[in-house]
Amino acid sequence: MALFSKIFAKIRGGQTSHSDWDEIHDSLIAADLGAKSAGEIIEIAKKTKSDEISDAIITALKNWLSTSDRNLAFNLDRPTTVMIVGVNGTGKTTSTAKLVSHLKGEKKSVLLAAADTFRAAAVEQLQTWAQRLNVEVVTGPVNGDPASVAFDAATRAKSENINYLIIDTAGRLHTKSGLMDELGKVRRVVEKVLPIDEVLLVVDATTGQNGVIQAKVFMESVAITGLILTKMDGSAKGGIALAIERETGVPVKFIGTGEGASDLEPFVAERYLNGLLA
Ligand SMILES: Nc1nc2c(ncn2[C@@H]2O[C@H](COP(=O)(O)OP(=O)(O)OP(=O)(O)O)[C@@H](O)[C@H]2O)c(=O)[nH]1
Ligand SMILES: [Mg+2]
Repeated sequence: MALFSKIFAKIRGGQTSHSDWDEIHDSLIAADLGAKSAGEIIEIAKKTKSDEISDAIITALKNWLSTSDRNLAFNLDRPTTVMIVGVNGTGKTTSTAKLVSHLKGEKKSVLLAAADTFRAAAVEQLQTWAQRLNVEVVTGPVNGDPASVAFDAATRAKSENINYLIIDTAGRLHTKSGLMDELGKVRRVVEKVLPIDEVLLVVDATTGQNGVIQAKVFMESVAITGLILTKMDGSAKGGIALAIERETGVPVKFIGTGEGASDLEPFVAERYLNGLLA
């Protein structure tokens, strides 16, 4: 990404002209930092002595990142429950598979719930991953009640004392209130058996600022505990992580960097900032 290194170089080059500032502003917008943060960075840069600009900007960036815990929840005494939510096609099912791979690497047992009952293909996609990763998946009838699949899975996870239950849900437009309410129902029904520990919102990093809007709307319907930012291997500029965290305070917990089960990395704030600044 190295977004800021170019900017620092430009500023250090001496007189920063009007068009230089415009160019810097445009590159911040193009990196998906968002208009508000881009404007503020320019303000900071303009009012700070040139040899202190990089420190001032780094301080601002650090302050905008979420201070919440980025580790995935884990309970020693009962199954840890994770709901995967998001708009259509962001990478929920793939991220579910990636989480399985990550958790199996930590020697944790995992059970899956195929709570996307809208399409037979969605259940099959999860089953294919489950076979490949050697975990069980609880399914229900196509067009059945997703909450009932999640409930059955939670009951089983509890009785078999599985470490993690991951519930893959159907993609839904954040603008459809009926579908958003359904997520609340899945949550309430599971909570008759087990508390929900994590609700991870999967955001496609290539959708830019729309990701911020998605995060805000999902937050209103279900209490989001973290984000998975997918497709960071593509053309995504990465500023979106900062934009979402600043606007919502919700921490990015993982980033997706490809289509394979191992293409998942924990989000490490220092590494991310170094990537922007390096
Ligand atoms: N390059 C890249 N592709 C990804 C990543 N994550 C998911 N994909 C791809 O994105 C497409 C959609 O992924 P799914 O996991 O099916 O998305 P979903 O959110 O479950 O989709 P719906 O259930 O239909 O809403 C697939 O082609 C995935 O391989 C990623 O991190 N990088
Ligand atoms: Mg899916």
